[in-house]
Amino acid sequence: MKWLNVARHNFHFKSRLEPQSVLQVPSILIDILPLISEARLFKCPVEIEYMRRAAQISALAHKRLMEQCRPGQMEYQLEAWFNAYCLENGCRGLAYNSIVASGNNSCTLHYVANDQAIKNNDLILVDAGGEYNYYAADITRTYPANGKFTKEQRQIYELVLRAQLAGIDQVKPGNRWNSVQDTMVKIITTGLLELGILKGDLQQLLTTKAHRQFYMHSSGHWLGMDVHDVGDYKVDGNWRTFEPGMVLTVEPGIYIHNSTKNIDSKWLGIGIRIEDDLLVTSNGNEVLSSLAPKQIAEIERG
Ligand SMILES: [Mn+2]
Repeated sequence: MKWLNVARHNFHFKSRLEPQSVLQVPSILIDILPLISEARLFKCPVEIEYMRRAAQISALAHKRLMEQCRPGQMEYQLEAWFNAYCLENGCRGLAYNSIVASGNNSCTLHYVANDQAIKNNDLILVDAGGEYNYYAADITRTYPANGKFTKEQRQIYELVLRAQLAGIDQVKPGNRWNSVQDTMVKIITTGLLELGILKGDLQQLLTTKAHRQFYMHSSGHWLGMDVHDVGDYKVDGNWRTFEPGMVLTVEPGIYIHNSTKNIDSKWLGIGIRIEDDLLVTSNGNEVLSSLAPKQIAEIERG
């Protein structure tokens, strides 16, 4: 505003001497950021190609870690392999600091220390993505360090995977943003009740949002040049409907921290998240990160 006033004053003065040389000084200011954010929310074909490539490279990096991880390794060794794979295959850098969390560390949402030794019956949660031509991938996989899930790890994993697949099914034109979380919360709450981790009446547990003790974040976020990309989630107070060209993550999780009270100790220290990157298409969605295995049969080793 100050510079506009200066310009207005100067031009006014100058216009008396040389009227023909005077430019118009804007009289209305509009914040361009919402317009840019809205443009960034819808990816054009070139952007989609970059995002597909970022997700493919990152997915294959996750696959490599799954194959190479062993008890006794340090979390940061896996981080090094992930980062190296991305840079060897066309990414100039990472989209964000990689999270490599073994055992109970996987229950800390933004664990980035990555400095612990991986133990035999640990799960490893890796949340990492490369950046390709300025476009981000954001993928999470969780798997057993020694190649085999314990019974309890498998039960929680199957539940998170079931929720994630149902959440992914909700991503199609016409559905609203919140349909993903609502669907996943229902499945996770029902599953935790069946496993005896939550107790009580299902309707009551849904009403009181009892899942929040173990699943305390949202279903995902827009993805693009930023990992948590720009774009409104609500329009005029209503959850946004999906439209072709949008890219988002779907990332349910269940985290049972060691310090949890009033719970069978066999569940403690299990933290699982499964996260994929989705492009909304005209009739559904395309999972850009599908090259990262997530079915139990694919990730267990003999
Ligand atoms: Mn994410």
